Amino acid sequence: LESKVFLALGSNLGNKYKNLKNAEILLEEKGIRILKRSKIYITPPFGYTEQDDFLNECLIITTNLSPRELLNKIHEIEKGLKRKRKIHWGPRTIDIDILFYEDKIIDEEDLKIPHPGIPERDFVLRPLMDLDPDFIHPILKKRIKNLYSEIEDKCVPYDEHYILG
Ligand code: PH2
Ligand code: MG
Ligand code: MG
Repeated sequence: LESKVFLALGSNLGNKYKNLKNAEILLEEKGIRILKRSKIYITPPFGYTEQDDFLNECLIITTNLSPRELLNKIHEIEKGLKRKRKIHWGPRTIDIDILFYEDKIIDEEDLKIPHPGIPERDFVLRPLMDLDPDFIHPILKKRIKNLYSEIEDKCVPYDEHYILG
């Protein structure tokens, strides 16, 4: 049985748009089906602010992989796109985070689902508004649209038409 999963993708190094697109291609090559894509947003860096703006998007995917298997595949894709882990929260060619996995709650050292950063991150909540504003956060028991209404949104939609062709 396929599970519905929300992913967050972000890039702020190199060709950010291409990095997102290549990550999508690699996900599909590994048998992960993309059901729905949010818009892409230009977002100011959160946390460690001495770095370039990000491009962020979220995806709804379906998969037979367990959360742990999915995390392993994500790590392979991040390695394939030459991500180097240097500064914590620092610049990266690609970051892929599991936000929600159905309504599962997982609290392990290296795998926390729902992703703990969701309620404070405009660059996640804004794209989630494109995908499913009524989705209920399984721990907070609040809808995406309610979480979104509680934060300041600095995301700027990225017009993909300028870079096509
Ligand atoms: N990811 C981080 C830290 N800061 N800021 C933005 N705007 N977008 C991100 O994806 C992001 C961040 C850690 O993963
Ligand atoms: Mg992240
Ligand atoms: Mg990550």
